[in-house]
Amino acid sequence: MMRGKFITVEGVEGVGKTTNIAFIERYFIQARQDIFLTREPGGTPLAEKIRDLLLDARQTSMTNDTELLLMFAARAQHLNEKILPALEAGQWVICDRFTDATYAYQGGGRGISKTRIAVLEDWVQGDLRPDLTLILDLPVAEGLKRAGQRSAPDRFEQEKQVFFERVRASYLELARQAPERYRIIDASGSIDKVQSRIKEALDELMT
Ligand code: Z5A
Repeated sequence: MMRGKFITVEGVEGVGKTTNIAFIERYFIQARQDIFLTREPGGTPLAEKIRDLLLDARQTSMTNDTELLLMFAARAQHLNEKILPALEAGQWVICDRFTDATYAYQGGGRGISKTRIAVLEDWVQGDLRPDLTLILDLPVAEGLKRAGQRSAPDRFEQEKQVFFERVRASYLELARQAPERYRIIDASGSIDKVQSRIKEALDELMT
């Protein structure tokens, strides 16, 4: 059995990940590619409980290291229970956020050093890295405007614009350092326009 591909989708708050993951799912179904769609933090009952803690706006005393370790605790569970078995069964795994979000949010956003994150990445993932990461990119203010219509902000959504500027800069830097693994998708303009850009990146992967 050939191992499946591992595709992750990233971006700052409000860039349209959820909207476009539904498009990506349709794309692969039409291409008759067997996929497994999942998300982080979360993806298993235990990891979803950790997600609830991480997003809970009442957890005001959570330290940066606690946040980082909880992200990787959820990831360890998700990887072993879902992602690795799916890849080994030949499915292509599409994950809404993964470790690049840790580098962007806990690294860029919170200021934890990359080397510290890399230790946990190696520990939890071994040599597993995504085959392709789509970064949906949009000026922060526009993303926040798009996301603004939503209900009560979670622990991350309460952050200020400067935090999200650092997150965005970290994503762009990750892509600059390993361009073969990342595609930066311009997430501005209409949903149709964004999706035609995503389609181009996926067509390339399928050939
Ligand atoms: N996090 C972390 O810190 N470290 C980690 O390692 C991981 C995660 C894995 C939860 O993630 C939080 O976890 C996240 C980072 C942190 N916090 N933040 N911020 P999440 O992925 O569940 O949460 P999210 O970033 O808030 O994503 P979301 O809710 O899925 O939003 P979105 O995908 O970016 O946007 P959307 O819901 O698809 O679109 C927003 C609105 O814009 C919506 O009304 C759409 O209809 C509209 N939209 C979409 N596209 C367009 C276009 N092209 N034009 C106009 N309007 C549009």
